[in-house]
Amino acid sequence: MKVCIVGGFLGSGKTTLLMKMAKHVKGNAVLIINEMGEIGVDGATVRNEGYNAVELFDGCICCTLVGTLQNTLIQIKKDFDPELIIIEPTGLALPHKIKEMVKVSMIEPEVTLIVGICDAFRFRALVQKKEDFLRMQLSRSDLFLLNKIDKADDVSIKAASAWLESLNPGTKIIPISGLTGKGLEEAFSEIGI
Ligand SMILES: Nc1nc2c(ncn2[C@@H]2O[C@H](COP(=O)(O)OP(=O)(O)OP(=O)(O)O)[C@@H](O)[C@H]2O)c(=O)[nH]1
Ligand SMILES: [Mg+2]
Repeated sequence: MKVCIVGGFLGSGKTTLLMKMAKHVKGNAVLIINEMGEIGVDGATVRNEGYNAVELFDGCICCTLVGTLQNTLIQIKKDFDPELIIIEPTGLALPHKIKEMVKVSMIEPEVTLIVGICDAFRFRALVQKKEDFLRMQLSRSDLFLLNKIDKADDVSIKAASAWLESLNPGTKIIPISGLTGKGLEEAFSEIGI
């Protein structure tokens, strides 16, 4: 079993991508979605598409809901034993904290990886306001996906790509569009699904 943590800022395209991932593994995935508000918008969207999804509310799985996440992982393994568990933390979570927790959990996945999504379309605006946070959130990613290339201009894509390279030199950066599917084949092959 593989655990994939899809990290990235609010609105960067996490839910859109994880549905494509679930489709790619032909439904043999369970999604864990941590939502900020009380209304489970993402969870409902995902379930409407026919995928297995567990939603966790009222806290953040990288801090206050650590115990809940551990229990959820154990339950999913017991009930479904899926090929892939995909975790969508909130856009304000730190994915590396979740990775550490998954690694010491009882489910013992063969691989746990962080896929860091960067929104190429909103890159300049976001990095101006939130650079320190974004750096903290993305710097320990195992793979970068530079998303929304269908909408972003070349200057933005180049700037975002250079910024990601400086965060974690040598880490692969794959330009994608979660919406149109561009680049996803390469991304999935890199993730190993
Ligand atoms: N143009 C374009 N829009 C995208 C792409 N991926 C996602 N979006 C849009 O961006 C918005 C946010 O996408 P989500 O997948 O909900 O992003 P998220 O990271 O899950 O958002 P939160 O869970 O609210 O943090 C939606 O309107 C998507 O349709 C993409 O590749 N291209
Ligand atoms: Mg989402």
